[in-house]
Amino acid sequence: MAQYRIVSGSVAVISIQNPPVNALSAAVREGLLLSVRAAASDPLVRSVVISGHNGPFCGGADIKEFGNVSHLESGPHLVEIFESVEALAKPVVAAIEGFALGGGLELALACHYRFGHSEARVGLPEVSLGLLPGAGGSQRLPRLLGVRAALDMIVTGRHVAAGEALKLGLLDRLTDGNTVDAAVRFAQSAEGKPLDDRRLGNRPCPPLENIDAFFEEALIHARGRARGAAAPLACVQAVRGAATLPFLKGMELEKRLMETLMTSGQAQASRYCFFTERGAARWTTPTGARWDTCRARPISTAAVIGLGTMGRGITVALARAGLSVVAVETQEHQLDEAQRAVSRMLKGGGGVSYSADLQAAAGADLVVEAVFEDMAVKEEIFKQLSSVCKPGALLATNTSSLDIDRLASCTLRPEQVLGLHFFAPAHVMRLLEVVSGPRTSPQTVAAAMQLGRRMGKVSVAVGNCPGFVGNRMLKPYLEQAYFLLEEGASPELVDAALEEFGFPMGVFKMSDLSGLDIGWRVRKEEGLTGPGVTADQPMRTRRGRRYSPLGDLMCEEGRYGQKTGRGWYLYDRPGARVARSDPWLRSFLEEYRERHGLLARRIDQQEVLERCLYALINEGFRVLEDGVAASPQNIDAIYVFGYGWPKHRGGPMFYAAQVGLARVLEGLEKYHKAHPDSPHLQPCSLLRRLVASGSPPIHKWSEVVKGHRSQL
Ligand code: 3H9
Repeated sequence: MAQYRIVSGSVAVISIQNPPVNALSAAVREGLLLSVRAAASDPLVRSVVISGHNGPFCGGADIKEFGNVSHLESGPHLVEIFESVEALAKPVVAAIEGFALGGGLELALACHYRFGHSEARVGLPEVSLGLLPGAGGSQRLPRLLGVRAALDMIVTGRHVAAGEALKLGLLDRLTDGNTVDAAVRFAQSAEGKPLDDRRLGNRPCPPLENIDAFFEEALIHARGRARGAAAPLACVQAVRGAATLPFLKGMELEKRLMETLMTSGQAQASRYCFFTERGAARWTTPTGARWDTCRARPISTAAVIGLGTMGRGITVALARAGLSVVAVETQEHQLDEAQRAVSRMLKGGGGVSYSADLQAAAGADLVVEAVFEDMAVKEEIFKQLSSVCKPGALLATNTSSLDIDRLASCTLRPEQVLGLHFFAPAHVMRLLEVVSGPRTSPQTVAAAMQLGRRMGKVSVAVGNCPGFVGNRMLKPYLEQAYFLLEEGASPELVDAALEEFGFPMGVFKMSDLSGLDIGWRVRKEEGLTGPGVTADQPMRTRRGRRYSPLGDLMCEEGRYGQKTGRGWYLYDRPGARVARSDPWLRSFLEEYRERHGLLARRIDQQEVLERCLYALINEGFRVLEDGVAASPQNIDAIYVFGYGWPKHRGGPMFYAAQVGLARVLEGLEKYHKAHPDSPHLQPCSLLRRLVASGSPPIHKWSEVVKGHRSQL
């Protein structure tokens, strides 16, 4: 767990051995402390190098231990070990290859010198686990870098590349060669030299002017980054402690703050997100195909068809993953414009060629069709692709809702057809829904999942149904938001409730950003609005259920959102981003309610949250029941990485478990009773069965779901 050997006669090399990331488990902590003591007491040892075994230095504390207090408390505590390292009377050099993250960087900060490989990266990402650097990092880093730079790293949790770390003074030296060898040579040269000034715990924090104003602003900034999240605020408080208190007092403050965070629901939720992100890669199908046994055919060339916003983003994402891409757009003027935009995004050519001819896709291993959402157009393209593309090439459609199976049936290779639902902007957003139809082969899913990983995406395998998982669950959420407007709420009230919950943007601001016309087009296609609806049909009912035409009426007024400068909010000009309340909308809603005999009532934030979120969660249970998602964890990964669900709340299904399934059920029953014409509020049978079986923890839900037909 910590190897100890003496090299060059006087250097003790301690290497942390706990693959794959050399996390600081109880056994590692034990080994590390014993090794440090051995180095201290051996008169032959004159200096020490600490490294990671076989590559990475250290990925920090063992996150798997966090949920288990007895694990966490067994073995020596990191603070104690790092104190012994710093206090050692012989120079200690950290030899950082790969990464030093969290507790790993805190260990390096306790060392007297830090040597890094030029491709290493360092960081204190605890904040994204709902924590703070709790083993001295919040106190030592500001003493080394100054408050400003340290606070930035601690509050954002970002990984810093070796070059930047050298400039910041976080690393003392870089090497392109063998880091341990270089560190050993350096350690020898430092033997016998004074160490007092190298101990960060001895140093004062570099002074900062206007300290109160600085930290006040930092708090406001941290609050804005992740609304309702406690960890960023605790990080600011801890760094303030570093700037204003002696080291040991600062360490006490860090400890107190860490204890509160460690046992919080937010840390539990964030930790859950860490594992759901990684768990999504372990997909399975009902035919028994699995992520670890199914071999994926390698993909090295791709074609993207259609170079609108999505197509351009997808081209960039594929090119950045190292694929050679041919981008196809049949409209010449669009092609020129797209070429310029893609080159700008890629900062150069980046392995992309362009063509106005679909034949250019003939040699590609994968084709991603990204034309606009029109089934007839897509069908025609798939027919052509089926004959143009080489045998074995995968044919993917980028769609947010259309039927994959229908597209597959236009081809002679339905087993090689799948959906790749990218989220805009496609080269930035982390989520990718990998949609398989009933005939998609496991090898096709495997290839797409592997490609998703290469693109740095959180890829989630889902089944084929209208809206797949994410958009299917979004529909009832949006619908409830519209109903709340009819009943007396304003877009500002609804958005404020959701933003306070932690979404970066409320539902109405979000729909202004993405464009109201998109949903309008879908509703027209579904026959819910537009010419197909006869005048004698009641306006607020469709197919026997409550319907709100508010979104349609807004579009009829030309209010498409940000792009037209007017939507649920008012913008200074088309394309502007700052939303302002619009008095027009208030009178529009008042007139609407009057016309339909609706009496506005007072609606509070709790109702907004419960109506919108419980409806979405209820649909999540239906998704599980229908076998469209393999697990609640997969649903949560989709919502956290694609829909802005706050990480510190784990995802909708985790949130439901945290609130209590019985309470969610009760809430849905209450609202369904009040709104019987809104079937999305009717509790689904899986939720009822889970409550009836005693609300088991989320990882046991699959036992209750069992028996349902999986669509995957
Ligand atoms: C901390 O340090 C607190 C202290 O301040 C104070 C304490 C008192 N522990 O991501 P990958 C697993 S908090 C346990 O696919 P990559 C991971 O689950 C910690 N397990 O690899 C996966 O397992 P599986 C602060 C961990 O190469 C496997 O390793 N540190 C840990 O793409 C491979 O992971 C962090 O927040 C861990 N610390 O990326 C760093 N880390 O195969 C968290 C990973 O069963 N880790 N695993 O799915 C990372 O950011 C990435 O894993 C890393 C490697 C960049 C290191």
